[in-house]
Amino acid sequence: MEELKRAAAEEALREVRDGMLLGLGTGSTARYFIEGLGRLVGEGLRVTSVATSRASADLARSLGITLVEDIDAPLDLTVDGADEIDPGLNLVKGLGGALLREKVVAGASRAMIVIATEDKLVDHLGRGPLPVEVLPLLWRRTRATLVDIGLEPTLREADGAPFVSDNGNLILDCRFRPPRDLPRLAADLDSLPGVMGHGLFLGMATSAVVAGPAGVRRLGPA
Ligand code: A5P
Repeated sequence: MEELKRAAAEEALREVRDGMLLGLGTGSTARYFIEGLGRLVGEGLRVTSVATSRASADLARSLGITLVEDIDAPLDLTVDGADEIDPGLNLVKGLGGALLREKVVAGASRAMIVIATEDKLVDHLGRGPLPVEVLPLLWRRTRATLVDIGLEPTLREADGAPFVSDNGNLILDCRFRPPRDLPRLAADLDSLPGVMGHGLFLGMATSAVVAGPAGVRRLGPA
């Protein structure tokens, strides 16, 4: 499995060009991309990057990759993992807890390549939970509104305590029954004041690199 993740990451690295402004994803697959980028930077590649989590920022910094947090130009390319990928390249993201920053960075990018193993491919999003990041203030009321729109939320925990995101928020992992009207669900979530972000990435990925035992495949435009 680790070799497949690395293979997907290495394929995406072929898209990186000197001088690019890059978005760095989060998770075990994105980690291979960052490590590979560090290797290329060591060989002389010049890029500037925006990280989607503290963990990815720490890794990138340790590898000598230049990081920025405040820029006024679109990013050329973001490379990130995903938890689910449907045939239209819509995604569920956020099992790593970085969904809010991941969406901001992907949304600021001209292109987003998803890197994943082929077990992430689904016919309909919703095989697993949809992570929803909520403000801690009155989070139980926000949870109730999520139930009202047909979700089954569970508070994410880590080491027996509520999981806290890099942004100081809580995560509710929400089950729902597919197939579902995803644009409508995304719009409903976007309209809730206590919801800071959610892991539905609709129409954001421009291509995917998917690795399986038979090899690495590209989905979407080359
Ligand atoms: C992080 O918040 C997530 O969106 C990850 O990109 C996603 O969970 C995929 O992670 P893996 O590459 O570890 O499966």
